[in-house]
Amino acid sequence: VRLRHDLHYALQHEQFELYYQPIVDAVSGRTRGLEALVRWHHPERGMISPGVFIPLAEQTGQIIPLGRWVLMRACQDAAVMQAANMRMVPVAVNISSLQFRREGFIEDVLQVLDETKLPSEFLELEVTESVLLDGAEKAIALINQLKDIGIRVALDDFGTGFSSLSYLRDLPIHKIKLDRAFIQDIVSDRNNAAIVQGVITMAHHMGLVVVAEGIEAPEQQQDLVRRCCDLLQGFLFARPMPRDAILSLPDVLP
Ligand code: G
Ligand code: G
Ligand code: MN
Ligand code: NA
Repeated sequence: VRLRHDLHYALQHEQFELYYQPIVDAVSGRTRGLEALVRWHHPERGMISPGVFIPLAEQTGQIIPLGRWVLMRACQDAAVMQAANMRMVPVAVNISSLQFRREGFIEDVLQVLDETKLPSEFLELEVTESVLLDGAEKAIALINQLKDIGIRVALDDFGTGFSSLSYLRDLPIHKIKLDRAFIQDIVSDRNNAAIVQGVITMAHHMGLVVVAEGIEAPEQQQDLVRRCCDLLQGFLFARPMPRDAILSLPDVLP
């Protein structure tokens, strides 16, 4: 109850911050994208994980203003990166299903792009399978609208939800992000390895890009390179960090 109230206050008092985690080319390790991850600096409790407050914000409906703030800040930061002559890569923003399916979402996105003057190719959106909860048609239409604007959509946490292959067939997405639950034991667990290989092969046949999340060890990278995974994300390469730390990464300097 307390946190709920604090969340409302936090939005008005700039207690949120966006961190960015590099997404890298599997073979070269070169940065190819950034994922924006929200952080809450609570005045008394310190840093609170989005794993805790995002579900709460979804329950209270505060995910709508919070989600809008995240989208705006990510595009502002991306525009700053572009102005700083950084080697530009797309910034991926996590979109809650509630926010995604809400009336006016596309208009919000267009307004943020217009206000920040960020070219749409530098914004990506990450959604989960729960965007399909009240029917695939609406999700398909929304993703197609985003595609028309020039914004690519990734299917996040792939394999952990109520994954149905027919959804994968019908959704006009650009990439899938393999959840780190499959990556953790990829070197030692043959079943995990088989699932990962199957998903990568299938996705490539569908023209999709595959990202593996939660890479912590060089052995995992080697394994995924061998399986032709395109992109990797994880502590092995970089932790999420503030915008200005991204700007001084040697890999993205002009
Ligand atoms: O950064 P971290 O690993 O603690 O994130 C935990 C969870 O919170 C992840 O599932 C991530 O997708 C989610 N998350 C992080 N930032 C955002 C955000 O800005 N919006 C939404 N909807 N989810 C986010
Ligand atoms: O659900 P989503 O994929 O958006 O969540 C991304 C979350 O994964 C972020 O909160 C980020 O902090 C976390 N993360 C990123 N890389 C690693 C990693 O190598 N290991 C672990 N355990 N978590 C990671
Ligand atoms: Mn994500
Ligand atoms: Na994920």
